[in-house]
Formats: sequence, C-alpha cells, structure tokens
Amino acid sequence: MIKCVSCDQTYDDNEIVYICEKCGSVLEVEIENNISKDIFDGRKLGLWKYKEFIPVDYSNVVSLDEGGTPFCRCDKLGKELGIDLYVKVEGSNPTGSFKDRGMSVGVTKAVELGVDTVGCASTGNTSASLAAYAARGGLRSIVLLPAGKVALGKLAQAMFYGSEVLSINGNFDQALESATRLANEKYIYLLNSINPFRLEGQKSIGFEIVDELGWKSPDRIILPIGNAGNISAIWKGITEFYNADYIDEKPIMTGIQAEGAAPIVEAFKNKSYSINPVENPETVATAIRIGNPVSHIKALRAIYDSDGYVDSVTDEEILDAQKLLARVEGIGVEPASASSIAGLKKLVDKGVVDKGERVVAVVTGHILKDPDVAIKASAKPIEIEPDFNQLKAILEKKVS
Ligand code: AN7
Repeated sequence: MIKCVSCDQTYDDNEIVYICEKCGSVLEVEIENNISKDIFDGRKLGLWKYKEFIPVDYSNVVSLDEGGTPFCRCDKLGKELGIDLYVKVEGSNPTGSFKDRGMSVGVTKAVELGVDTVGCASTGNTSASLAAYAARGGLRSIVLLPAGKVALGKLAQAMFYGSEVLSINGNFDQALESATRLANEKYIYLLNSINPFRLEGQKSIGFEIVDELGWKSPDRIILPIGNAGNISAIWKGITEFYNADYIDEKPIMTGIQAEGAAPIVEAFKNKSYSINPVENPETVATAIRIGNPVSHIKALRAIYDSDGYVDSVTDEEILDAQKLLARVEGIGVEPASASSIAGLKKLVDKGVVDKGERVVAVVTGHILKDPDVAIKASAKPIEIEPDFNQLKAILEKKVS
C-alpha cells in the first residue's frame, strides 16, 4: 500500500502516483512484515538479500547485483577524530553510486506496471543508474540534465548506456519540474526519488549497516543530503528492522548539505518541516547542487525522530575531506560524498558528535564520477624521458 506521509491518504501499489492527490505531500510504501530474521541466514549480502521487505515481484527482478558494498572500518581516521568509524562505500555499486539500489527496485516496478518509457531529472548519478537499469530491463529512457553541471563520468555513462539525454539550460530543480510534468502527462514513468519505490531499494543501505554490525545499530549514521531521498530511505529501513525486533536501538541520523545549497539546514534551525527553496544553488559538489529537495519532509522527520542533526560544509571543507579520505584510508569518493566526512569533522569539533561514538559515514559515489575535480586537486605528473638515471635522480630527490 502507498500512503501519504502527511494526511494518511492511501493508494494501491499499482497506481502510478507521485504526490498525494488530496494534500500534495509526498508518499511512501507501507511494509508489514513479521518474519524471523533467520530467513536471511546464508544469503549473500546485497539489496535482494532482504527481498521480503521489498514490495515488488521478485520473479521479474531487474538487477545488476547491486548492494553488498564494502563496509570499511577506518581506524586511522577514526583515531584522528576520536570515534569508532566505519565507511559504507556506495561507489562500489554497479554504476558507481547508491542510486543503483533504488533503480533496481524502481525499474523492476516499471516493468511490473508495463510502462515502456522511464525518465528522470538528474545531477548525474540518477541518470547514469537509470540508463543502465533501463537497458537491463529493455525500456526506453529519457534523462534531463542541467547543462554544464554534470560531472564527466556520469554524463559519459548516461550517454553510453543509451539514454536519450536532454541538456536543459537551467538547474536541477528546473529540470525536475519539467520531468514531473512529463510524468504527469504520462510521457514517462518518473524514477526520481519522489517515486516511493526508489526509496524502497535505497533503504537497504540501512539494512546492510545493521546486519554487518551483527544486528546492532551504530550510534550515528551520517550522509550527504541533496534531494533528501537517501536519508529518508535509510531511516525507513532502520525503522522497519527496529519494528521487526531485529535491532534494539536506532541511530542518530545526521545529514550534511553543501553551504550553497542548504535549505534543510535552515529548516532545522527553525525546528520546522517546511523549507525556503534556494533559488540559485551553487557548490563544487554538483551531485547535491539542489535548492528545492522534494523529500525534505521525510528527511526532517528522520532527523527530528532520531534526535538527529543537519549542518552544512563549505566547498573547501568538502575538497579537503575528499583528499583526506583518499590519502589516509585509500577510499576515493566524489565531492558530494566527501561532505559526510567533512561534516563529521565539523561536528566532532563542535562537540555534537561525542568521543567514542560508533559512526557510519555513507559515501555515496565513486571518485571516477568526477575526474576533473580529482585532477585539479592533485599535483601534475612529473614528465621524464625513458632514462633510468633521470628516474633514479627523481626518486632520490623525493626520498631524501
Ligand atoms: C553522490 O543524481 O540527486 O539526498 O540526480 O549523486 O538522496 O538526493 C544525486 C544525489 C549524494 C544526494 N551523493 O542524495 C541525482 C541526485 C551523491 C549523489 C546525493 C546524490 P539525495
């Protein structure tokens, strides 16, 4: 059953509906389950390990074996911050971001509904993922991208997997408005995170985290917020496992926005559920260059219900954290993902994160998504002739 988060209006799972027809709020899929968690024993880690909690027909699944991503304990960085740190590396998904979890469920649902064309607006990763899963599911796909603001790796993916790519002279929020109109007029089945089935896939990040910790909740989960779908999804997953008695506690949900695109931070300061959209969002982290996050109500609910926190970080803090994670722990992420780590540092300094906390930082996309930023932030390669003496001279200079 699909349910409105604000007025409790319900819809059948097979109705194509994105916002509540009664009150205009966002929707979510309600899951009821009282199976024992023993059913998961011996199954491989990944989204479909938890198929009893995923409300689509598994016999028609469109999957690229998403999820089951690395869960890296980071002792060096953890020690520096005075916490027990784990990093959930979502860049290791099939197209290099967490969106694959949502897209596997979303495209499976699209096939189930019998639609022939799927589409989305995207800052990049959603389009890359949609393109791949639409190909896998045999559907036509249309993606709307903000012109000049999509990182190169993501653009290459969307084009190469065979989506019809439309470059809009505007920002993401404007592209999403157009995509939503196309969906309302039935040109496309919309697979942005306003589609509640997307979040049903992404909630598996929460499932995996507590499963990997031996059916225990961490003290805190921290992650970037853009359109605000993922924090809502992870909280939904955690809450479902809590309600099923698989875990005894829930984590403090902590979201991080980029300073130039931080309407949820402002709402949080006002203890409000409503946001003032940012007209011209700007940040080096193009993935979260979003001024009017559609799932803000769900995200703020996750934050308030978990005694959580939201803060913003500057572009400089993001780029520093991206480098830190790569150079101290060997984990390469795109700028948006590094905002988790930048935010964590900031909140440790502020005393919001306590010493000794067990924290899971979700890093959402792979470093190769945005090669331009990585190259710009690095020293240039040293050019030399294929001459061994020259080579030795350079190494001796470096080493001494
Ligand atoms: C790497 O691809 O919105 O808060 O269109 O690509 O769930 O939106 C991407 C978002 C974080 C924010 N990290 O997640 C898109 C898009 C990365 C991302 C986010 C995105 P949400």
